Amino acid sequence: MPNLYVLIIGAGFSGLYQLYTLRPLGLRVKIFEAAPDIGGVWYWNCYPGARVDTGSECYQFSLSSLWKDWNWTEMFPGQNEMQKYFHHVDEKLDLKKDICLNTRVRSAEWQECEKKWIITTEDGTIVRTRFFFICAGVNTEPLIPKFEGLDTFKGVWHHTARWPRNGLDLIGKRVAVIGTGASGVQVSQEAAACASKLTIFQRTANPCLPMRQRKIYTCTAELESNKKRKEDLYPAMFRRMLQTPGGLAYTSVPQTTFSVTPEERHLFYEQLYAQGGVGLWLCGYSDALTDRKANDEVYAFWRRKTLRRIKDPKVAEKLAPEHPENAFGVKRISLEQNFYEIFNQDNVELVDLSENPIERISEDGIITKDGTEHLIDVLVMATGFDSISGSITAIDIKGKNGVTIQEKWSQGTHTYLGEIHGEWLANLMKYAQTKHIERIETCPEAEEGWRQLVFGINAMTLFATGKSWYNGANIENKPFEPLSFVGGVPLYMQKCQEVAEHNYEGFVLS
Ligand code: NA7
Repeated sequence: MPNLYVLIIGAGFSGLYQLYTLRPLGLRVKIFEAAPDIGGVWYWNCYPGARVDTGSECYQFSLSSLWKDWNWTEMFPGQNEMQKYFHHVDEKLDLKKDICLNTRVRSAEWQECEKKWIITTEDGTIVRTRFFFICAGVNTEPLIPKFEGLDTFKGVWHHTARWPRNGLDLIGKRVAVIGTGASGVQVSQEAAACASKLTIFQRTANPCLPMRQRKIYTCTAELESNKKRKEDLYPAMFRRMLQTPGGLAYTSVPQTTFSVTPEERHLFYEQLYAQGGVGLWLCGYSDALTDRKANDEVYAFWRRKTLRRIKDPKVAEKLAPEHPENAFGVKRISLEQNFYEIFNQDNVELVDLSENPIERISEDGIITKDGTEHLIDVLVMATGFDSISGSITAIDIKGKNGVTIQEKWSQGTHTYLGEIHGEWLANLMKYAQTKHIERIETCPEAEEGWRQLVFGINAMTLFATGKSWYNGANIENKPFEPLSFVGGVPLYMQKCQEVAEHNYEGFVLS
């Protein structure tokens, strides 16, 4: 392959948008994508029940050329619909011709004499590029705990993000699910409906909110009215999203929790809960994620609602404990459809790993500390990912003078806001072209300043206390520190804009 100007790693939301923004500059740009198809996490996560848990209207590109001909069928689309969406994006923007699929990047080494990165892929192919952007995703590198005896297990086991493409029959099987994050919840709901026995191994209770899934725009009349509705509302909705903390259509109200009467508070929580989705987490009072007492109020409300859905009080207490390990929402809240009701079924059992941990895996199942052997046919590892920095550190990156720069990059690199980054980096590339810049580095002082800002804002919130992948807590020996910027999208955009306006202050351009 001839030399590139920019190599993008990853064909999920961020990578695709990056390609779209760089194309008009007439540069030689390619995407290398490890998977056989585009879509990023929406290619890999094909386990039963895999589903978006953000409302579909804000979980899409803001380009009118894409949304005007696209109609979601569900408020919370499944993996299948997400894959169709990505194919629609490709069809409209004609992206695939610049994407090399089945191409996993292994290493990137800066060659000072050539002023280029030497990129090596898994099959040994070498490509030279002036710049490379990692758009490899936030939850990409599966975390597979090293359970003793896993290699002796005679049944079938898979991580949720490496599920067999042709599916796996769970009907009548004895299924174990380890993990109760979003993936564990979703796969458990499906398995409970068809497995002869489902055993769910929970280490930490993780509150889930009702999804209240609904079909949307299915008949022609609805589609017609939706067309008009989208034209009227979408542009404002996408602009509004950039004014919210998370870049989604959710924001808290200005009041604080105890500035209103208990009755008013209760009514408000009821409304948020009834709407479904992440409202109770992200649209509540403004101090819910900064003040523990305020947070406890939300949790107490959620707990009351949840306890009454589970018949066995002992199981209910484990799923919605009086004294939770984490503040409400400092670990990502999952959405559920009937997760709490499945524990009322005879074929579903909960094992609390906090009091009875997994000792080892046997040929036939899982042995817990109390000596019980849980006999199973299928083991589902819904155990999460080396999140946020894992997809960067998976690449062996050697920067100038052979120094590994992975550590530096793991701070604040976040592909979630793909469009913002895409536009910003495209402008930087335009600048680099005009000024004949061959190398772009961050200067250590600017890097440290950014780190301090990320840490400082995080420390003002309850996120600093959460044992979550948000701060590396799920990976042994990973530093416990914020891996993303919780200061909100408006401040983040302002900072990015200031840097660009000051000729990329904080970067060394040469
Ligand atoms: P998550 O949210 O990281 O959940 C992983 C789950 O696996 C969580 O319940 C963990 O318990 C559990 N886990 C991890 N390691 C172990 C071991 N060794 N033993 C027992 N249990 C374990 O990953 P998901 O895939 O569900 O969701 C990731 C994101 O994708 C989600 O937030 C959405 O954004 C979409 P823990 O809570 O750490 O005690």
